[in-house]
Amino acid sequence: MMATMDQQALAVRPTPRQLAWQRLEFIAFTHFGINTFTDREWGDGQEDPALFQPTAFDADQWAEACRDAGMKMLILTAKHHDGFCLWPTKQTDHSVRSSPWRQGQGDVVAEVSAACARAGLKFGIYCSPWDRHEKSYGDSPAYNEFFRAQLCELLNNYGQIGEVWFDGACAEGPNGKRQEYDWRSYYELVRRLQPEAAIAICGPDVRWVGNESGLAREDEWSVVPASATDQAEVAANFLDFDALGADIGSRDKLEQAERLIWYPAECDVSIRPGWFYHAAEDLQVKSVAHLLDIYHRSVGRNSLLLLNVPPDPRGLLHEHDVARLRELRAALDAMYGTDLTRVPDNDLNAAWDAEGDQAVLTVDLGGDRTFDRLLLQEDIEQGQRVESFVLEAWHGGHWKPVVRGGCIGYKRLERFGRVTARRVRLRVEQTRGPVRLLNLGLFCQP
Ligand code: FUL
Repeated sequence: MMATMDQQALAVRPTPRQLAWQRLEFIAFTHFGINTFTDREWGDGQEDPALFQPTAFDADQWAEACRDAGMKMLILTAKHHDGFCLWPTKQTDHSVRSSPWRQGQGDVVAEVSAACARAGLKFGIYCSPWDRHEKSYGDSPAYNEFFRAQLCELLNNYGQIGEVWFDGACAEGPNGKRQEYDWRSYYELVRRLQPEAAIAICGPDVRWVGNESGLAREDEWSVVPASATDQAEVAANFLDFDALGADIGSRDKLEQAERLIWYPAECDVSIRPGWFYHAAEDLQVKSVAHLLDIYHRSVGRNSLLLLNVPPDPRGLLHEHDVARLRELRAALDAMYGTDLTRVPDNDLNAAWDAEGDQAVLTVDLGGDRTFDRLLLQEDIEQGQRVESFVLEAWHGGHWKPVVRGGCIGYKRLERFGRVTARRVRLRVEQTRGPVRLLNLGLFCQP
């Protein structure tokens, strides 16, 4: 029985699209739109487009700040729930075309996409299906067509799209009827026009981690149960997916499952209390310590960190946010700049194998070294295997446990009190198959 579960779990692998997405590790969200000018989080769709008037819009400033922070993609809110479009869509007048910004000739999506390309960032889009402005909303077939036409514009005209972020918010339209989104047709469109784009949250490639605090579970599995029969079906049933469950991928969960899929988690969080910019929150930009904690509990827990940095009404990232991003990068570089295991004859960057369920890897650090951070990476092209491990240090003639952990996946980071030792070993206590590690690193924060 156990063996069957292990074999099934081992057979589940990421698609090339999911693999490329996972390797981005740390990406940016930019909530920008009419709410930036009304000081709100959710617009009602009645806003005058004339309010949209950034005074010093500079997408290069956004992209460069994100690149310098080590982020690899930027996702822009091309349309939020209020329905105001940041590109000159042909489907409605409720867009930058009706604003005084650049005499109605501006296109935020085009400028951000170009700035991302210049900065070497991938570009992603958030296009809210919930649209509180559009009259056809609630007339399900008509609105689905409207929404697909908007998606077509975004997917056809702005270069390569790395991620399409679908929020699930849904309501009644002016006709008093609840809009039924035709998810399957949206996915078909994305696949056809941007085959490499990961479809996230309400989508088949990437799941929501289940909170907006940027925190993954202690053990965040990418192999999870699915009840439906194909990937598109699973996605169409994403509302049934237990995104909020405390445990969604343990051995117990998998043993009850009919079918397993690769469905990795993304952690979204804002650098400020709100998703949109509010001057009143200028002094509430998260501290470096808080952001580091989030980083360890997202990137360091087999997830992607999607950190929102909202541009202000000038059309710039605020100085405080830019400074904080820079400080975060400096702190991460200082912490993870020097891998103490990178000594001659110990090149652990190369994949290594260990057989059995008590795989042990012993590392000689070449001399006494002090460390307080452990980095582990599995070769997830081979699936996710390790269920629990312990790091031990040779001390006073014994192996003493330093830190224990559960699953690893793409990346696991562990923080612990400083330890000084010359020899350490990683003991994998439980695994679903032969261990395939890509990386083991030891670090010391300054
Ligand atoms: C939510 C939205 O309602 C928020 O305004 C924000 O865009 C967040 C990322 O997703 O569901």
